[in-house]
Amino acid sequence: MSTGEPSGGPVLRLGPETHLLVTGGAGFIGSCFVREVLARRDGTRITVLDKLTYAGSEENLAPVRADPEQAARFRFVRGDIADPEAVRPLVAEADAVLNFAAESHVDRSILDPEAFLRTGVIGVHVLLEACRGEYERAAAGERGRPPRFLQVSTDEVYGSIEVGVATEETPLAPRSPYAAAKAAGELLVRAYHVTYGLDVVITRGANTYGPYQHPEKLIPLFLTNALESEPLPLYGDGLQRRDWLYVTDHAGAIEHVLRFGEPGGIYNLPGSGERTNREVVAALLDLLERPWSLVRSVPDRPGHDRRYAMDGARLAALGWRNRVSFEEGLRRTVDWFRANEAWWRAMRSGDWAAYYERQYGARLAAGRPVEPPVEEPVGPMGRAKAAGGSGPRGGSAEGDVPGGR
Ligand code: NAD
Ligand code: TDX
Repeated sequence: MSTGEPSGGPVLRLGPETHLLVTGGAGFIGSCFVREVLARRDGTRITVLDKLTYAGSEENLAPVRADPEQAARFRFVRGDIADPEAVRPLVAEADAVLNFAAESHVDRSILDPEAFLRTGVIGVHVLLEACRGEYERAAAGERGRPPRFLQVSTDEVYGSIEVGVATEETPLAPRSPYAAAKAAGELLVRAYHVTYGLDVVITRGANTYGPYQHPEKLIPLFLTNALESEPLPLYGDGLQRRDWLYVTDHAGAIEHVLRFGEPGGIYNLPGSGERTNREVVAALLDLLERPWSLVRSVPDRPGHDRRYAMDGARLAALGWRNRVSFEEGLRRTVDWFRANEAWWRAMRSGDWAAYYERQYGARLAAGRPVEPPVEEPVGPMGRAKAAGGSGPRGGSAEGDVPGGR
């Protein structure tokens, strides 16, 4: 997946000698990482540890199980990263631990924060303690090199970036319980590097989208609701800005940092250009050929971050380039959801109806129609044409992948 290799060579080599522990590997981004690495057939072995919360599904790993060569290098363990008994033996076998496990939805963190802290803080602590134990075993000659630890973090730790871009040195200012838990988790990771000398790397990924994303998040929620001709609940004025990162680019950048990242290094993983939520929804409706009249302006998310934007120079210097433009990624996402209705219907079962009512019942009752975006000409069905990003960075436009090939 890497597109350029720094001259110093990898810190960690993948291949037949390498065993990765991927926590949260049954979720959206973690399962993409597992599918991509195993599909390369370089001999790398992967164990997934996943609690299978409402957000995780073994279905996300079905392509691996369906392929005997990949299945032979793969193991699934159901368990909680906050459970030391489950974690220790798995970390003992691993050459690297990649922690994707988290409660990941901001709205749910506003309704019920506790699980976010248990997984995002205690869970990270348990993983780090298990790694620390492996350093002691290595020092005692009981194993070879101890595991590298990669923490999957997020742009949300910077809080809302009203102008400019956040570099890795920008102070953390998380504003939701989700973001606060993610910031706490990565601060623990950094502390274990400084205090105990653990080899750690941290990635801060931008808003990610693509196949297998839980339909609670903006793009899959609006996509599946539009397919059902249900209203699309746009928070507030819909002019919040996000920098969208296609899931294979997020997984690829994580792998690149795992292999080449400097010990103790923190890396922003930006997307392919920022867009307002209204622009994203317009582009989606265009692809789906559904009318803008489905969109409802509903009461805003409390503490809603207005904008996320990160500088990607450090990752670029490490040799990584994103490959998928927003237009291409959105098209692939729409095609995948159209072709995998059984998957998203299964994700919209269980507690979905109760969650949906709690999150959107009163909001939709108070919802109003929204004028289509004025930035772009209005299309034949009264929809706005798909709009390119043109944010404070002055970024343009269709197919804009910074530094892309
Ligand atoms: P997701 O909710 O789809 O998947 C999370 C996975 O973690 C699920 O399979 C779940 O069962 C598992 N899990 C949750 N708690 C666990 C626990 N205590 N023990 C073991 N497994 C547990 O999330 P995602 O969107 O794939 O995000 C993955 C990671 O990337 C998270 O750490 C998230 O904070 C981060 N991230 C996400 C985005 C995004 O836009 N989705 C952007 C940047 C960073
Ligand atoms: O119903 C909605 N209506 C709406 O207007 C939903 C679910 C979202 N939105 C808005 C809120 C945000 O401005 O869309 C934008 C994107 O929302 P989410 O998909 O919930 O993502 P966000 O809150 O930006 O967080 C995401 O990116 C960073 C992931 O969920 C996090 O896990 C990641 O760390």
